Order: sequence, then structure tokens, then C-alpha cells
Amino acid sequence: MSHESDNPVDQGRRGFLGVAAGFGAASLLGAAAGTAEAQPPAGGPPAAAAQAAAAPGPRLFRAEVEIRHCEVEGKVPDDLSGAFYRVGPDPQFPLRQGNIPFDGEGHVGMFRIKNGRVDYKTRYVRNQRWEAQDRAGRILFPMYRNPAMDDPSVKGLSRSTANTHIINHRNLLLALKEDSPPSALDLLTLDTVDPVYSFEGQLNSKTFTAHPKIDSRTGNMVAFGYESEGHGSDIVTAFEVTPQGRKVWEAKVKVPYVGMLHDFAVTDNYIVLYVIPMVMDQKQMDGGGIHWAWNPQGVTFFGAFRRGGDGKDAKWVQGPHRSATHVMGAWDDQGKIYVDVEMSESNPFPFMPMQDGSRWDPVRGTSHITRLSADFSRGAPKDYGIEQLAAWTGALPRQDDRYNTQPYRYGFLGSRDLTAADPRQANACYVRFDHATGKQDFWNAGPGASLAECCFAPRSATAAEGEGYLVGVVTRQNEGGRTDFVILDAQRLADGPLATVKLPVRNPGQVHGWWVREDQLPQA
Ligand code: V55
Ligand code: FE
Repeated sequence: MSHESDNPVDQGRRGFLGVAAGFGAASLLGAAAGTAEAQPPAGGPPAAAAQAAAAPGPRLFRAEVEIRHCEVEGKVPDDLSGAFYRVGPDPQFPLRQGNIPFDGEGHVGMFRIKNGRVDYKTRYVRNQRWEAQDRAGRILFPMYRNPAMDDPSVKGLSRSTANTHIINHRNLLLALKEDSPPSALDLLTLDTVDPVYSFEGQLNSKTFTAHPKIDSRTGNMVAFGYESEGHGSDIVTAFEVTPQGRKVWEAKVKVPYVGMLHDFAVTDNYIVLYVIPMVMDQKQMDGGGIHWAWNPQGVTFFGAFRRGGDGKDAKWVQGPHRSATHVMGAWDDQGKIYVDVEMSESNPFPFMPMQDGSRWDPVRGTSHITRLSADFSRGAPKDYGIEQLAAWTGALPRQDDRYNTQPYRYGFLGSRDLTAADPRQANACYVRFDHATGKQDFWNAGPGASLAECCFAPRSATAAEGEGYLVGVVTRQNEGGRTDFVILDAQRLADGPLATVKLPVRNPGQVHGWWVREDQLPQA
């Protein structure tokens, strides 16, 4: 894991990373395993080799792949029909020194599953950034979310890498980066059909989150943008769109300070924002650096406001120094709000600079699933609750997405085997949390495996919560990074995959993935 630390004095602490699963470059882009990250390619001219060796991103892939009738070990369940989509950064050209693996152009993958057959296809998101750099043959947006560093030729173009998450809306596949509007793709061909999607002109924000939620009752998409009125803006715009695409609500609120608002929570009655001290650092950007730095003195704010309101009721509850990025599930109950997040004591991202120049701490940067709670029934509470739910580590939790806004029982997480005799050798695994019993069960992916974020696919649109399949991409680091796509019975993870789709190639990294049921897909 070359990005955590290269300093030998840190080896002791790095040993801990053998147990933890987190946001290391390797883990984010398809690894929760303790194996070394891929090495830069050997050979080539010395300058290119040096650049590759110093490149802060993942090994380049860039091959757009199509495989029909994939090889399957086991049997694809008859009642699993639809498509699994994934996206991650796959830099068009090696990242500039000082840049971070969150940059890099979005490369989308699709596993299309129907009648026991699996087809695999990948395409870059051909948006304005990709097209401009393709024509130029070089990087024109050299630094993560620092527009001042852009090549003058790209002024006015969308900066979106579209590399973070992917979600269907109406008959479109939206590829998302939180600093920009979505890019819209065709759900079946993966062709980019609208590089800067504006929700038919209804998007009243310069940005759009990577983590929209689907209302469990209405199917509406609930979303927001932060830095909504432009670079450094402290305005958040939240809104809601029907499945047919009509905007039915919007509100603007001011945040206590400009921090990374990567994910959010939506309940029946509330929008919840959690502000962490991953702060916008203009000085760092003026020096040619990235957008964010971690403020080791910063406090958190748990904020909530009513859905359907004008945002003036927004209340912010101050809390201790913490980080939380992704939400497993959230709900409200008579004014009490519960949000399950992956939470760490401090900066979870090894590649995000510490504002005081201190070294990144892998122990305090390790995340656990944690329940935040706050009682808004009598106005603003004076604090919010923080309760760690289990010892499993990991940073990309999921749930049965039909329960995005409701009380829920089952959560899923890519983690590392807690039961391993030698924690430094702990294999990657997918874990199911049962919040009703407080128990977890898991599938161990075996030695040399890295696991991308998993995704739940229901057996049918009306199946009970958690009844269906857990799907995810396994990178076999001990086979040159070859790809397996696994389909597990979500109620019997320990039994291992029902089907393993074996690809002969490695894969572009994944940040997030999304399942689209057959009935939500256009038919070819
Ligand atoms: C995240 C990922 C991003 C980003 C900001 O996982 C936050 C969190 C892949 O890009 O730009
Ligand atoms: Fe995310």
C-alpha cells in the first residue's frame, strides 16, 4: 500500500493496516486485502518509468473491454436479472505528482445478467474533460479540484471526472463527481449521451452529490450539491426529483464551514448533513495543491432540516473531532434521527494532507460502523450520540437500497477477516450486519484477494429486506490483478459464491457500484 507511508519507522503502525480496511488507495480502488499494490510497469524510456514510479495514482488500465457470454463457475441464479454497474478513476494519463487517486477519469463497467448469461462491458465516460484531454493527448486538469491549475484551453468546460458513483435515473445512467453536474450515459451501450446533465434545466446547483438517495416510499431521488454556488461556496442546495424527472422540492442552507460533504442521509422527514474537518484549503490550492486538507483541531457538525421546507429550520449540533464519510442507513422516529456511518477518529484518507504537517495516523484513520443519533423533537439538541456497532473495520458500507430512508435491519461492508489467527494476514471479506440480533456473518474471499464495494440485489422488486444477492468485484492480486465477479446469497454469505464470473483481465478501479433491476432497464 504505497500511499500510506514509505517511511520505515512507520512499519510498526503500518502493521495495523494488515487488519484494517479503509481508504488506502488500494482499498478504495478495489482492495481490502493486505497484498501489495500493483507495481508500476517495468521498461519503457527512463523518463516514463520515473513518472510511473512516482505516479500517485493507481496503475493505468485504460483498456475498454467487452466480453460476451462470460465464463461462469457455478450457476447464476434464475431470478437474478438486471445489471451491476461500477465506476472508478482510471487516469487517461499518469497523474501529476502531488495529485491524489480521487482524480483520474471515470471508467464505467457493466455486468449485464439475464437468463443465466453474463456479458461484461466497460467504457470511459466521454464527457467534456475526457474529450478535451483526448484531443490534446495530455492532462489539462492537473490537480484534484483546483481549477486555478487548469490549462487555459479548458476554461468553461465541466471539470467532472465522473469517477465516483453511478446511479440510474429515468432511462439514464448518471456518472457522478461531487464537484460538477452528472454525466448521463445510455444504460445499455454505456455511450455518453449528455456530458453535463442538468435534469432538463432543473438543476439549480453548480454541483451534484455522488450519493443521491432513493426515497423508500415514493421512489423519488433526493439529492444535494455542496459548494453549490461555485468554488468555495458555503451553500448547500438540496432537492427532490420524481422517478419521471420532475423537481418537486428544493431548499438552500448555509453550512458552518466548507468541509467535504461526500455523502448525506435522508429520512422520511429530514435531510441530514454531517460536516467533517476535511476543509477546503485555499492556501494549499494557491500553492498548486489539492482542494482538501485535514484540520486536526476541527470539530464536527450534525445538521438537519425538514424535507419539504425552506431550509430556514436547519439546525447544527456541534460534536467532537471525527470523520465520517459513507452512510449505511438512516431513519427518523418521532423527531429522533439515526444515521449509521463509517466513522474514524481522524483523517481516514492517507493521501489527504494534514494541515499541521503531521503524519497521517493509520490507527486513528481506521473506520468502524457507528450509529449517530440526535433528538430534534424539542428543537436543537446540545449534542449528538456516537456508538460504535462492531469491531469490523471498513469504509464502504451498503444496505438493501430499497430502505434508504427507513428503519432497516441489514447492512453490508467490505472488511477484513476479524477471526484470522494472524491479523496481518487477514483476508478481505464481505460482512453482513444484522442490526436486529447485533450479529455479523461473512464470506472470506481467500488469500491475495481485494474486494471492491459490494452491492445488494433483491430477488425481486417486492422481496423481503435482505432477501437476494450480494454482488461484488474481486481483484486477484495473486493472479496479476485478474477479475472475478461474485454472486453470493445475501442470507448465506458463509456458503461462498453461487456463481463466480471469471474475467481474463484486470479491471479499472472501483469507487462505488449500483444494481439496476431488469424492470428498470430499457429492453434492447
Ligand atoms: C470520496 C471519493 C472521491 C471524492 C471525494 O470516498 C470523496 C470519498 C473518488 O472521489 O472526490
Ligand atoms: Fe462515496
